Amino acid sequence: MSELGEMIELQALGDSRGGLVVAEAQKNIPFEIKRVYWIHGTQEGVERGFHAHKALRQVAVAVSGSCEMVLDDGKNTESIPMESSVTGVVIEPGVWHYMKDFTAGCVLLVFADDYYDETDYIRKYDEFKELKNRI
Ligand code: T46
Repeated sequence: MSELGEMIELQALGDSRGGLVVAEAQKNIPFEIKRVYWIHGTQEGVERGFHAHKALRQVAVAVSGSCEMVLDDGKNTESIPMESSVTGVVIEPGVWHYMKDFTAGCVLLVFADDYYDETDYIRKYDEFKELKNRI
């Protein structure tokens, strides 16, 4: 259960040969997917993210290993364990987020509803808080 980021169950189709997980746009991923990227090889103790998006919607899934996703809507903070390759978390626009406690070999796969655009990032926490206080 998460208040700040909806948890999404992907379709698990494993059999005796191993696992197979399916993510489909507008089915278990709640938008049209325009971009997919993955974060891998994160060194021990490294934290990354530390921004909010103005409009981008994303779903993140730890397809291998685990990490912790911290979400902050300006009022509440929540830490979500990312440890299942079948469960994703929706990162909504306007939610400050960062990732920590990456295990060696963790691969965090992210589906995004738009192309990369640096102007969509709010990378300063002060700016984020100021924006939240205005709405
Ligand atoms: C997010 C979290 C979960 C690109 O040129 N294209 C891309 O599609 C992406 C994702 C990044 N970049 C560039 C921007 C930076 O110069 O790659 C560099 C590293 O990106 P960043 O420092 O933003 O990486 P993270 O891990 O802090 O954040 C990433 C995503 O950027 C972000 O949207 O929500 O993962």
